[in-house]
Amino acid sequence: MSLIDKRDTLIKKWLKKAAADIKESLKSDLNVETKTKRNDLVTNMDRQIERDFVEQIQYHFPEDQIVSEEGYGDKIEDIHLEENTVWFLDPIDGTLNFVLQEENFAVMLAVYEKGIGQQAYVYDVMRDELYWAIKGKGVYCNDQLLPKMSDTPLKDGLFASNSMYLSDKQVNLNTEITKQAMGVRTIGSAGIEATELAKGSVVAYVSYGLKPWDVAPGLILIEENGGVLTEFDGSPIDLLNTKPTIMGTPTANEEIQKMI
Ligand code: 2AM
Ligand code: CA
Repeated sequence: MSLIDKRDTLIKKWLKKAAADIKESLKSDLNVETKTKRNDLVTNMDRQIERDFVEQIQYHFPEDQIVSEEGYGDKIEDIHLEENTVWFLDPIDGTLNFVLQEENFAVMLAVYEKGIGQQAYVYDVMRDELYWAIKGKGVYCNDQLLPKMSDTPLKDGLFASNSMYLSDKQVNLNTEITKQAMGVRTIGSAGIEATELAKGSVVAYVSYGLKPWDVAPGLILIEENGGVLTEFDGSPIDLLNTKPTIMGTPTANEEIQKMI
């Protein structure tokens, strides 16, 4: 079995267990704390799931490095993305949704070898939909291969953004993009937004505050299905130092870059 297939089998097993644990946790009260601000939350489950994954990854792949949200992985300044195998892990992407909606959140993992994205997993737990990709083999939802995305321009599709599109200094840019698009949608999980783009439900997603673990799986899923991710100036994504990001069909990405 190849290393990629070995990881794939293990990851899918771990994700099943994580999903079962998360669903079980929703039967009783969550322990919720705030982090940097009122709406930046962490729960006991974010921590428990991350700890479980980190333990498994370190047991099976002791040479690999881990970039993760809640602090159980390696320090970002110690990561050597170009030389090592690096795992990106977000135990719960969309924690605010997890707490307030009990849906629209995902467990996410991505594996990069020497800086090249090899495999990605975004598990929409409550819908039981696992979006996953292995480089060169297409993007799947559970067992179903997704068709490649068509290169739809903004004017023929939906634009997605995070809630800052209504509230912060980028509001003018977002108004402009929204005017050109058919409409605007917001889910509140960068990972699930990336799957929406990969499967063609939206043509672009623009976000300002994303972290490495928010972007790393989407980068693989979207590129594998024919989309493009860049920073606002068109540069490639710097995964260890993430900046405002445009994810889109090739045409929509270019249209948005021109508006900036
Ligand atoms: P998270 O739930 O893992 O924190 C919401 O618009 C999306 O942006 C989510 O994917 C959320 O991921 C991400 N995000 C990153 N940094 C954030 C922050 N400081 N506050 C809220 N959401 C953040
Ligand atoms: Ca998270």
